[in-house]
Amino acid sequence: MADAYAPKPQHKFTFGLWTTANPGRDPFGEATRPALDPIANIRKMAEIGAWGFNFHDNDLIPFGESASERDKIVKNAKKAMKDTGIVCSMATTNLFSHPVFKDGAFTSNDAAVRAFALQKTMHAIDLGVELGAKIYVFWGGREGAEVDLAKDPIECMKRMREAMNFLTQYVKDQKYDLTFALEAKPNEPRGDIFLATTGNMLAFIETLEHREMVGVNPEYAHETMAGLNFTHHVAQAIEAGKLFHIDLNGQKMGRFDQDLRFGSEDLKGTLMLVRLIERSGYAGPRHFDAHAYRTEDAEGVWDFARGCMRTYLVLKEKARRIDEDKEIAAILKEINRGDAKLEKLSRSYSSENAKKLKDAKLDADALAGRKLPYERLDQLLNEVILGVR
Ligand code: DIG
Ligand code: MN
Ligand code: MN
Repeated sequence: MADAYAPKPQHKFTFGLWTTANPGRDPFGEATRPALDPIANIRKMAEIGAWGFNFHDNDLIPFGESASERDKIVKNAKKAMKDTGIVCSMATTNLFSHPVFKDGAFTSNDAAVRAFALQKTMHAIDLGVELGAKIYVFWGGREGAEVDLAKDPIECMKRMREAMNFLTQYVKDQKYDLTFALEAKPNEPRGDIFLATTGNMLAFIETLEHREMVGVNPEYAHETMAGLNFTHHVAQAIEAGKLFHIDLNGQKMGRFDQDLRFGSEDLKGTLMLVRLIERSGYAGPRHFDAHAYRTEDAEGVWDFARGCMRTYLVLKEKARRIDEDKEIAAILKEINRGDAKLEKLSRSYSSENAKKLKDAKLDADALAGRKLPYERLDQLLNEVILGVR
């Protein structure tokens, strides 16, 4: 019988080359897995059912590689895509590994470093577009500080804006069909990273010249490590029409950025996220920006990747069960109390509506006494998760 939770291209699951090629190195230990050739990586992702792959420029083309070598690698990547049908769903720039970016890229205090970051990003955009990417992510891993006196936070906002305005204009000049997705993170590798949450990014986007080209790429682990509710951040991005991409993974609250397998922590929160994404009509990639445990061997990496996709599909089924459960529906109906007359008054301002609202007879004690059966509701949700409903 066909496996109901087998990934298919229409699910739009994607992985970054750096995720499945993560060698298990961490700040306290060397690699535990051999290097994975990027072309073999692309082919394996297709084999396990991923729809797309994405990459940082240097995940595919080593830093400083010759133009002829670059072209050879691109040709091999295109062949792998043609042979397997896998697409390039997103591209991004590595503006954090090379020491030149040790104090930031676009927010560096050194104008020559900022210029180098723009130069590197334009070449990386060209490369991503050449492979068919329609989304370009910016994660400012080094855009921050340990010594606040060293980096003027207002000046750094201006530098970020200057870079985004320059690069969106570059994309327009090149007539590329490309949108930008900005990814927030509160800290690590910098002591503090500027534009720390998706909320910061949404506000920043509104100050840009070509804000219509720019959205967000929220990451589950990044809001969660800051102790925030990731689903609420994604909801705000969706409501603003700015969810251009999403990085899915698992994370324990209050820890360093663990980038764990999707659904490996906080199943209830992850289920509410999948339900939000699926009900919202978001049509973009479901990107797993995560990696296998350091203890995993090369083969186990693909258990990690399969697990991300399978868990998403199981939770998508659980979300459907929630929305088909009659008792849950009845409670949700009971607690969402409308009032046509009052809503008409508060929906749009007029001096007449204001006067009527000010004079309205509203009994606070009676309103306070209205029943909210959240214990029962959450128990029903738990029972869907536990598989007894
Ligand atoms: C880390 O969460 C960042 C980098 O891996 C990359 O720039 C981005 C891509 O989604 N996520
Ligand atoms: Mn992360
Ligand atoms: Mn990410």
